[in-house]
Amino acid sequence: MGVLSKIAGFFINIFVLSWDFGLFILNILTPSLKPGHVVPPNAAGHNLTWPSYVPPRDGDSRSACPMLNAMANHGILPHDGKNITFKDLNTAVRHTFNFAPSFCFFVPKFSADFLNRSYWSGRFDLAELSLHNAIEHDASLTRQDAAIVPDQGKPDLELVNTLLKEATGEMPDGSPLLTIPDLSRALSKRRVDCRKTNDAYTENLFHNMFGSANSSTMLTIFGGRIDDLRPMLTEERFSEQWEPRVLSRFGLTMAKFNFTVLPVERGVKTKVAEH
Ligand code: HEM
Ligand SMILES: *[C@@H]1O[C@H](CO)[C@@H](O)[C@H](O)[C@H]1NC(C)=O
Ligand SMILES: *[C@@H]1O[C@H](CO)[C@@H](O)[C@H](O)[C@H]1NC(C)=O
Ligand SMILES: *[C@@H]1O[C@H](CO)[C@@H](O)[C@H](O)[C@H]1NC(C)=O
Ligand SMILES: *[C@@H]1O[C@H](CO)[C@@H](O)[C@H](O)[C@H]1NC(C)=O
Ligand SMILES: CC(=O)N[C@H]1CO[C@H](CO)[C@@H](O)[C@@H]1O
Repeated sequence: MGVLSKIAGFFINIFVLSWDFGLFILNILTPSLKPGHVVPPNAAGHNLTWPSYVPPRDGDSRSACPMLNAMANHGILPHDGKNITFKDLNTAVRHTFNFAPSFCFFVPKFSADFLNRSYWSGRFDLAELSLHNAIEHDASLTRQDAAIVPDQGKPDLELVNTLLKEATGEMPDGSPLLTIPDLSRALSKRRVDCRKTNDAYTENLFHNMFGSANSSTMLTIFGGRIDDLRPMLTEERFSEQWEPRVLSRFGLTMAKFNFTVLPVERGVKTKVAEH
């Protein structure tokens, strides 16, 4: 069983990466979606109208991921955050955030694997995704380290405000914009701080890369727009009339995403070295 599932996993990865690369090429060859029309018909958020926001109640399950929590807060995932299928997570992330189907399969499959469940038939609660050092890691931008604050389901408002203040860019209309160097700087400060203050601190290349990847969605899917990131990170709520800023017809591929993640992570390395 172990060997068979390893072999299967290997072929699934090859398949997903080829599929992703195919979508990357198709995105280049096909016209982009029009602003205002990114979320497909019949999906929540179509025509820039999101289901209403209800803050989490006692007993609701929430994760270390602001964006997944926001989907539950708006009822796009079950509001109690419980008993969700990995397949539904795939579809919800694809419709809501315009990630490519390859990506939307890859991450829930990765999550099913670390929870020892079947992607095809398994279910999970949001809080289970916060398993330490699976995806959840130290030195996040919106959560204190798990050793310090075990409940990873709520944002730390002080950390969020510090992050939002890092923005040095500007939209043509003057509203603030988070840039690649801003994000690198914020991540490196967190890594330096956490290493000093958390005795249980761990970091490795894998989590650094994924930390940068997780955060880089703020630059791609959110286009760095602080006006949209503020409600998302403080209340885990979609701003009025929000839509994904990625207009590619087949969604944001892992291949394309890497072009944002790598410069962010390279920037962090230089900054950490300077400290
Ligand atoms: C597809 C399923 C997804 C899963 C299983 C997932 C899971 C997670 C987890 C466990 C974390 C915590 C990592 C940490 O310790 O910092 C996280 C963080 C994050 N995720 Fe997700 N996520 C998913 C989708 C998304 C999507 C679609 C977006 C954006 C549109 C997103 C944006 C983020 C951001 C910005 C963070 C960093 C928060 C921080 O640094 O505090 N995630 N995600
Ligand atoms: C889209 O939303 C606008 C108002 O936000 C509304 O006037 C319009 O009828 C909606 N269109 C469709 C097709 O639902
Ligand atoms: C989860 O949902 C399935 C299908 O709706 C249901 O059969 C099962 O009892 C639920 N489990 C829990 C713990 O609520
Ligand atoms: C999954 O199984 C592995 C190997 O049996 C075990 O080490 C790990 O703790 C399990 N993970 C979970 C979340 O149960
Ligand atoms: C993107 O980068 C990650 C981490 O370096 C790598 O594991 C993955 O294979 C890359 N994906 C693609 C589609 O290039
Ligand atoms: C949205 C995003 O980039 N999520 C990534 C967060 O980190 C995990 C692993 O640590 C990746 O599997 C996800 O792709």
